[in-house]
Amino acid sequence: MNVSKLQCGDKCLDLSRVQVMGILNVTPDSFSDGGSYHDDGRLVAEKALHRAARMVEEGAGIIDIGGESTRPGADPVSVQEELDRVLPAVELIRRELDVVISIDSSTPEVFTEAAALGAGLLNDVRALARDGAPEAVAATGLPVCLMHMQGNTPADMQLAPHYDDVLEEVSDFLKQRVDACVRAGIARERLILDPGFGFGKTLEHNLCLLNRMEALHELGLPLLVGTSRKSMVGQALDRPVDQRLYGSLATAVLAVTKGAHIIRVHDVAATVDAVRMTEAVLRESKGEVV
Ligand code: 8Y4
Repeated sequence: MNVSKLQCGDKCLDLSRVQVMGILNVTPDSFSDGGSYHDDGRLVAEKALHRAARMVEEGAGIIDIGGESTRPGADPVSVQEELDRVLPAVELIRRELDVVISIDSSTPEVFTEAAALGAGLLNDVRALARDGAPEAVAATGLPVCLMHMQGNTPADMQLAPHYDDVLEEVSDFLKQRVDACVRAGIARERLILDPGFGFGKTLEHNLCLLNRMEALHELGLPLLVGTSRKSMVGQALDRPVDQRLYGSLATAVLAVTKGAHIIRVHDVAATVDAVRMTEAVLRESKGEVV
């Protein structure tokens, strides 16, 4: 594909190699190891930096920072609360690490403020559906990942997922969001697409999307895949969330063979090895030496 370099603020992301995106949650529950650190934004940011530094050492090219839990049933977060969670971590990681900072949010104010602090990529599971989101993203000049979700909110999306043709419906949705974003002034070259594994999909829908993901290349944009530790792995293997690493690696390898450009994961070191090995094999079939 003709998308080898993506400008992410002042950093350039090389998409001719698969990039591993490390997940960094800055929600209070993700730091609840007995202390009350979540009451102090500075300590949360320091812990976030520590985790981010480790993921960068392990080979992550992107750190995806999220301050709103998208888990079904999670409490909604105010804009101010989300800003208070995300911005100190962005500022500290930006100062200390050489990595692209991605912002997992749907909130226009968060996009704007995080971009001003040096975030390089925006990641919205609601595909910029909120009022003012496309315009706010356009003003940042940053690339953005548009994800498919069936249902309006992560809270209700898993109630009864239904599709006549999941691949076609995901593809049509993403096409419409691409058009809306371009109309709002976001350059097409700055868009990344994501089928949204687990967001309003049954196990069968998720397996079908992973099998047939190549079809999404017709849109001509880079693809991001997030299956790490998700229930599709849990259901296929009958494993609880803390025993889904090997199954998650299998999905990462499959996504790379189907042309994914960015893999969003919790377990960076293991995924980087699996991805690099997969790329080594794929490169041989293209007759390349390195
Ligand atoms: C265990 C831990 C099991 C976390 C499930 C989960 C995606 C995403 C999420 C994705 C993009 C999650 C923010 C859901 N998933 N962004 N975000 N693509 N672009 N659940 O698939 O990780 S959060």
